[in-house]
Amino acid sequence: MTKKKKCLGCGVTLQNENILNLGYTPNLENAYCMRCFKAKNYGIHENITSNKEQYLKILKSINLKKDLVLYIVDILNIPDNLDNIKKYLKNDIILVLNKRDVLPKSVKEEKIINYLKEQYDFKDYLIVSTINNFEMDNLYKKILKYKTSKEVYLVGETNAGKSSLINKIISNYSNKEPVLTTSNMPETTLDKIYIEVNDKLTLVDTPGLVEYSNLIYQKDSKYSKFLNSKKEIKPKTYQINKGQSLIIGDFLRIDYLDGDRNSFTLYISNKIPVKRINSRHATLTNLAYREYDLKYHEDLVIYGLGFIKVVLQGKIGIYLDNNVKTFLRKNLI
Ligand SMILES: Nc1nc2c(ncn2[C@@H]2O[C@H](COP(=O)(O)OP(=O)(O)OP(=O)(O)O)[C@@H](O)[C@H]2O)c(=O)[nH]1
Ligand SMILES: [Mg+2]
Repeated sequence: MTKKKKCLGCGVTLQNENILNLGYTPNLENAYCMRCFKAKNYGIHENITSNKEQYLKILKSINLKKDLVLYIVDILNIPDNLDNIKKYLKNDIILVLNKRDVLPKSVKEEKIINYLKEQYDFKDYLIVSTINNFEMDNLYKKILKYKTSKEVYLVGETNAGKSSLINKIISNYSNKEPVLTTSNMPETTLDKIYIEVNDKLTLVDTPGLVEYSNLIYQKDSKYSKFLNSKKEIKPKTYQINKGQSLIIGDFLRIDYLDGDRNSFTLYISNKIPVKRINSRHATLTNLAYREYDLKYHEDLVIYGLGFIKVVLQGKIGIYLDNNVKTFLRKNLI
């Protein structure tokens, strides 16, 4: 039997038998499945049901090899469990924070890198922007420096920009055309895809882990489309007194329950409206409720939205969909 042909955009095996199944194309001569064809040409993204087992299976297969791994993370959505990846991979891992462009230019990369080095132990650390081509030369150099074989794997959560990054490396450092499907919706890449940059380097794209605690899965907000915004964030600072609340979009309310007058700086899309009001008049009480005791200089991370930098200690109450993850960390910037 001949080896099954795979879609160039997402890696799924092509088939021309059932239009309802993944990988369908009317003509097996085509390079792309119908789903990728629609995504590329019409910007139509069809969702699929994701599979954590599939992700773990891929990690297992990477772990069996000793190849270099790039762990791609969205800088606005750094998970609190960055170390988890090491449970599955014994490979050398470079931590790559992508989407530098969404944070203000004034932010110091070095500070963030030192912050990460204090807490985690990766082979190396890098902050890049695929879109702005920021630090891509440096990344490429590091790949060449650390790679142990021809193949280098890219892993990370869905939407972190793995496929975009490979496309950028191809267009920067080879004379080939970028072919991978990328989109601002989760679950774009569906299987491992081997992209040869040159005869010494092949980058392997993988489907991202779908983290359902990401706000992006709370589909009913009219502001969802701003969660993956490509605009630079202009942080907004609010001075907040005890008894005041911030209402963010139509999906988040933060009450300042106790503490001295405090400063909250929001690193979230500028398209999402924010109101400061007296807690007595605040709405959204139908949402699930949780409380935190903030220490000095902590961020409240709302996974998928961004983070709020708080200066002083205090107590806060949060109304938000129960499934969305929130956590505290030391101020990132
Ligand atoms: N602002 C910004 N957006 C980026 C950057 N790189 C990628 N993106 C966007 O992030 C979204 C996801 O990119 P993909 O490359 O499809 O992400 P992925 O990690 O391959 O996602 P899966 O295939 O679902 O695992 C797209 O809308 C990209 O345009 C970047 O450097 N800056
Ligand atoms: Mg992808």
